[in-house]
Amino acid sequence: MKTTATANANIAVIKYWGRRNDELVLPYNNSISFTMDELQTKTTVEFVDGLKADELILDGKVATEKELLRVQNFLDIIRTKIGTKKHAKVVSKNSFAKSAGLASSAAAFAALAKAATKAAGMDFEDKQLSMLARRGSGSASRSIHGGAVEWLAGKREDGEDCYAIQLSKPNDWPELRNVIAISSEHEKKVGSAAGMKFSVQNSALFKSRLESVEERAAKVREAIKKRDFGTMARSIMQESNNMHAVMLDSWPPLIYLNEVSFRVIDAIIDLNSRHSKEVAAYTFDAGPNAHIYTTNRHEKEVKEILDEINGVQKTIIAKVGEGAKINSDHLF
Ligand code: 2P0
Repeated sequence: MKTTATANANIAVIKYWGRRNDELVLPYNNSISFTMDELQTKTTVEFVDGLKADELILDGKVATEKELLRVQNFLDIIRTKIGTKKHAKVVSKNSFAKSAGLASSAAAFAALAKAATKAAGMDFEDKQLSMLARRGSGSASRSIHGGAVEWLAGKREDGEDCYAIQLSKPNDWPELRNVIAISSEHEKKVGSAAGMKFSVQNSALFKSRLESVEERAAKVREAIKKRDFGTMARSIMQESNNMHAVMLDSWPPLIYLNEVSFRVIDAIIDLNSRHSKEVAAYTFDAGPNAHIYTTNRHEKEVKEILDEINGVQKTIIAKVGEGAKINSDHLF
């Protein structure tokens, strides 16, 4: 059956950086994110009788070999589960330009997991979908849900206790915003999977990160429950700094931030000190683009500040968004 699904990207406030099992994509620590609208992927999947190989079209273009291989490996997991050899046609479209440096494997694999399981005749619940999406891209396990989401690292070797749960619904914090400042359109030199492996292997700070991350996660969980932006803001800036310190402490050193990122950090610290409280909080993933969490009261001020910074090419404002959903409007 031809099936289409949509999923949104998520922006972590407590980060996933380091795997205890590469093949099953099992992380060392729990991570927390908000699923955000604006950055959406839509994917249509059909398993076709007689098709010689999987076909993948991304944003109107035939996918590269690397992109196709990643999707093939993911579809192999589904094929093994249901005992079929049928190949699939997959067409996927992002609501944002891939070149903007925002291409999200989280939205991509969450949408693919949702569409491909239904297309294969499987009726998966969110917990199973999250575990499956995780195999495509760790952060995709979180994009199955909308709102605030926690990905549980689990303890089991087989990964059966490693999936994401919803902490709060998309409408529970309607004032929350994420203002994204794009400063680079280049693909990162070291991908996340390789980068986190270096950190686990040889960063001494990585071990200390694992001792402190739960304390920050507990504060963030509590802040989400109370919609207490100030408490959350400080914890998530410290968390982003901590992850980037680990990255820099890895060998080879991983430098994902650029000079524009540091200008953004300075500007947000200045903004908060002018208000004598935290009204905005920066967080950075494995790249230089800034994600500034704030509330509707300050979104305009934050956007204006970011737009003024030398090197910021574009800003996008996102709100808390929905999880992966089946859609009736097919792409082919
Ligand atoms: C996160 N990141 O929690 C962390 C923060 C990057 C820094 O999840 O296999 O996209 O590279 O697609 O899940 C990036 O890793 O993994 C990530 P790959 P993923 O959002």
